[in-house]
Amino acid sequence: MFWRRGAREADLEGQAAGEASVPRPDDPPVPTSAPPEDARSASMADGVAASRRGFMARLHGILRTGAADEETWEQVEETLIAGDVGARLAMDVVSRARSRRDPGGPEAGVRAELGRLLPSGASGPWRPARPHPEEPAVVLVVGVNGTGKTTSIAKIAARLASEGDSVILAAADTFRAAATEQLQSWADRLDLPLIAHKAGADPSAVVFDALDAAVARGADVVIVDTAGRLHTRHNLMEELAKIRRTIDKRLPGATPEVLFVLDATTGQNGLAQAMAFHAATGLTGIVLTKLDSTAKGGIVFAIEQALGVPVVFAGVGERVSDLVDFDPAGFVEALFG
Ligand SMILES: Nc1nc2c(ncn2[C@@H]2O[C@H](COP(=O)(O)OP(=O)(O)OP(=O)(O)O)[C@@H](O)[C@H]2O)c(=O)[nH]1
Ligand SMILES: [Mg+2]
Repeated sequence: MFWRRGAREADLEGQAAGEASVPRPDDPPVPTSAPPEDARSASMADGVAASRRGFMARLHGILRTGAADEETWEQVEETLIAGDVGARLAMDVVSRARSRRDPGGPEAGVRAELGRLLPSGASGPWRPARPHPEEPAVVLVVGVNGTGKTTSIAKIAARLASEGDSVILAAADTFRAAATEQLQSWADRLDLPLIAHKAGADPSAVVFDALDAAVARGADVVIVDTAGRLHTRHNLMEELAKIRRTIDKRLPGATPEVLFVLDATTGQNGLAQAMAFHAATGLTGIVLTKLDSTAKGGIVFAIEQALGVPVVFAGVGERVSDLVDFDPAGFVEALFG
């Protein structure tokens, strides 16, 4: 198996140099000492606390004190845009909220219209599909650099393992130095098997081997970590499409979950990323990370509208337990308080 080093390196150099707006932390340290766990499990309220103090506090202020006049509605629109809802969507929300003439007042109108933007959600918590009982469910995790893919994999794996699933991790980020060690250190902590190749190996080959191992061991779920990549890099997106084809080849009829990990602090640029990853791999769900670190949680509305792919999890911190099932009604409730 050969690795076309020249082409790949050129791509990644271009990625690092050319598009500086997307964060690419240089090899974040391997989490040897993980953040301390506490017994309390995270909630949606933890995730939106910063947004409540941020754009939502401003929205409450405007809606409570302002008369429902032109100026107030303009300020509402501006505030929604500042909260990452997006200009077009903010305009729609305001015009619908205005024409509702909600008996609960303008705030109730805005709340109802924002709520309408989110699909009512699946019944029950997310579980990866497993069409053939003798074959594992497959979860492919993709996204741009540093969004929280590997950390989210650890969180999801821990969740599934605690529910009794046998989980295998596949270290298909063969590019970034220390990526495999990072995943290995999570695997050790969580006591889960990991399938890895040497640095620079073909990521699809890692996936193929992980699926083989999972079938041989009768594992329930394989979760595949991939290298962060810019959505504008054709060759790198093609590499993901190849991983998809490898899964289809090794497990015909499998219906992999393809989770796009979106850093909530990225703002509206996240929409363009999500669209490109959707086109290359067919996303089935979104993991919205670092919701705890943004005061602009309105990106949730924008992404659901643009893609029609549900947000399934929210990352609300760095601990392994900082993952909450995304429930649209609960999100709006937590946001409005
Ligand atoms: N506050 C907060 N930090 C997070 C969350 N999820 C991940 N992080 C942090 O984000 C940083 C990057 O996380 P990684 O999991 O390494 O990201 P990645 O997408 O795998 O990165 P690459 O493999 O380099 O593309 C780490 O410092 C994580 O602890 C979250 O929900 N909240
Ligand atoms: Mg990673």
